[in-house]
Amino acid sequence: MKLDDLKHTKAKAWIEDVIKMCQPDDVYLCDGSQEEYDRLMQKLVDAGLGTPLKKRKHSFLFRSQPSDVARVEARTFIASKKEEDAGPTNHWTDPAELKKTMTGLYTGCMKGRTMYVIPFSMGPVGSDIAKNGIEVTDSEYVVCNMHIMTRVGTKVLDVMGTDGEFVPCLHSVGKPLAPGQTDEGQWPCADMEHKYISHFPEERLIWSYGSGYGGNALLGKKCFALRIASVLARDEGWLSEHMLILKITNPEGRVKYITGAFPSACGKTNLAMLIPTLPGWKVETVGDDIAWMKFGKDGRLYAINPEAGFFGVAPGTSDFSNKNAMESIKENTIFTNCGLTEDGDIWWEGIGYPAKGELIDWHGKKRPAPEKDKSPKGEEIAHPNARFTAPARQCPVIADNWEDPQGVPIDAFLFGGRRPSTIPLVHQSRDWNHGVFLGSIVGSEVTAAVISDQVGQVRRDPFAMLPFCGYHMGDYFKHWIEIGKKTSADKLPKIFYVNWFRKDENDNFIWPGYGENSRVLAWIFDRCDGKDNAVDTPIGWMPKEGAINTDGLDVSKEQMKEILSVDVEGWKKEIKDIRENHYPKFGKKLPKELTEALDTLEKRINASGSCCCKQ
Ligand code: GTP
Ligand code: SPV
Ligand code: MN
Repeated sequence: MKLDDLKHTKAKAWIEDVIKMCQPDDVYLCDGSQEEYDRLMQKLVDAGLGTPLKKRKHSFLFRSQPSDVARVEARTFIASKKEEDAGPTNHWTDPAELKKTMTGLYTGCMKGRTMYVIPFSMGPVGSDIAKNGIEVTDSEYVVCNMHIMTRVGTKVLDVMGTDGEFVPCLHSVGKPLAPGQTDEGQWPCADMEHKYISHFPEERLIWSYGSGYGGNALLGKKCFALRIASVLARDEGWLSEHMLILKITNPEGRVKYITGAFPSACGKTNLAMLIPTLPGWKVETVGDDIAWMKFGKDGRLYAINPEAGFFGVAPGTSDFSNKNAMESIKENTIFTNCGLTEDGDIWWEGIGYPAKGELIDWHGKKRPAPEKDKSPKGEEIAHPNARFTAPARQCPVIADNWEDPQGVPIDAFLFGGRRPSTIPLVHQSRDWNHGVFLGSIVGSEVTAAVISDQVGQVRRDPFAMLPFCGYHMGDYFKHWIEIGKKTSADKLPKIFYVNWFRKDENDNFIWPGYGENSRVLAWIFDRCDGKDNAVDTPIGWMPKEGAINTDGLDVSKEQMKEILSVDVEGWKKEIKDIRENHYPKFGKKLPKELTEALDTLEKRINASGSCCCKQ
C-alpha cells in the first residue's frame, strides 16, 4: 500500500514529518497480509540476516549483536514534563532535551532503508478495551514480528477512520546505509550509549532508537501496552498489567479466570500454558504477558490480552516444562538467538534432549554439541534471553474465547517472583489493601530478560511492573488502592502471593513447579469458590493442613511444611528491608494504606514470637 491510502489526517501529518527527519529511501504502508510477511522475510533471508529452518515449516532464525540481546533498562526513559511524575523507579529526562538529542540521531537515520508504516491494534480490532497504534520502523524484522505479536493492517486503519485515536510509535535501528552499502548479514543496531527507548507520557508518544530487540523495538508490547497504557489506565480508571491470563476448569466443569504478575522470565508463559498434573483439572491460555482490565457493567474486572502472539523465553522450554509452547512453535515461528543444528533446526539449553554433531551458537560460531542439556554460564549455545515469536492461535490450549472483545471476568490475581527463601509457596491477602501491599513488595532475582549487572540478585519489582510503569510508582500504588473502592469486595478478584522458587541448602528448588503448580491453582480456585480450606496466619490466609493435594508428589512432608509455614525470622528481615529501603523511596506518594498494612504485618509477626508457626 502507498502512503496516499492513509486517510487519517493527523497520522499522515506525523508520518510526513518523520519522513523529512529520517530520510528513508522508500516508504511503505503495511497491509498485514501473508504475502507482505513472506516478501519481507525473504528480503531478510536474502540479506543474510534470517536463516530458514529446514525442520520447521515457515520458520526462521535470527542472531542479534551481543549488545542487543534484551531490554535495556538503563537506556529506557520516561520523559514526563515534571521529573516527579516519572518517580523514583524510572529514568527521567527532560522531554525537550531528549527530543533534541534524539532528533539529532533520527536525522537521516533511515538513509538506504525502507520506512515501514505499521497500523496495529492492541486487542481484538474494535473491542472497547483495545487501542490502536502506528509503528514506523526501518526494520523488516520488526514488521514480521509485529505481524505475529499484534493485529496489523488495513482493518486497523478502517477502525481508526480519519480522526480516531492512535499512539504514534517511532522506531529506528539507528544504522543508516551509505549508497551501495548493505548490512552484510550483521544485525543492525546502534552502540549502547546511542540506544534510547523513550516515552513521552503526556503526549502518548514513543520514540525508540538504536535497538532491534524485543521490547525495545516491538513497540506495541512494553512501550505501548504497559508504559503508555499504564498512564492511560491511571487516567481512565482501569488496569494495564504485566500479567498472564489463564482459564481454569475444575473437575465439576466450573470455570474461573486467573491473572498473574511475575517479573520477566519468572514463569508467566509456563503458568499460562500449564498442563495440570491433578486429574480432572484443565488450564487454557488467554494471554502470557500483558493484561488490560476494565470494569464491566456487573462491577467485575474483565481482562483482554492485548497481544496476538507469544514472545517467549526459549531456554528451558521443553516437552517437560512447557509442552504447549513446544507445540505452538512447530511452524510459522521466528527464533532469535537460539542455536542452529546441522539438520536445520533450533536448539537451546534445557530443550530436553542433547544436540548432535556440530551446532552454530547464537554468535554464529561453530561449536561441538554440548554433552549435556546445559552449558557453563557465558558459554551457552543459545543466549539465556533467546526468544521465540509465535502466533497465539497455534497454542493447543488457547481458550476458545481468548479474543472475546468483552474480555474474561477475573476471579484471582497472583503475584510472584524468584525468592529462594522466606516467601511461602502460597498465601492469600486478608483483603484488597493487604493484597495491594503484597503486590507492592514483590521481589525477585533479576533474570537475563534485561541487560543488567544485577542478574541473579534479588531486587524489589512491585507488581512485576518496575521496568514498565510509565509514571510515579507511588501514584501507581494509589491507583490500585482506588480500584479497590470502585466495586464491592465480593466482586473484586482475590489476591494471592505464590513462590515456585524456594531453594534448599544445596541450592535446589524444593517445589517441582511447572505442571505441579496446578495443585496450588486448585487450592486458589477452591478458595475463590468459598471452600473452607485455609487457616489464618500472621501473614495472611494459608492452606489448611492437607488442603494442597500432594498425591503422587515427590516432595517430603518436611519440605511441604517448610514451604507452607511462616518463616518468622525471614519475615522480620523482610519487614525491616521494606521499611528501611523499599518504602522510603516513594516518599509522600506512598499510600497510607500500605504503611498500615506493613504495621499490621509487623504486629502480627511480633505477636507470633519466634516460633515457626508450623501448622
Ligand atoms: P517474560 O516473557 O520475560 O515476561 O517472562 P515469563 O514470565 O513469561 O517467563 P517464562 O514463563 O518464559 O519463564 C521462563 C523461566 O522460568 C524458565 O527458566 C523456566 O524454566 C522458569 N520457570 C517457569 N515456571 C517455573 C516453575 O514452576 N518452577 C521453576 N523452578 N522454574 C520455572
Ligand atoms: C519481558 O522482558 O518481560 C518480556 C520480553 O516479556 S520483552 O518484550 O523484550 O520485554
Ligand atoms: Mn514480559
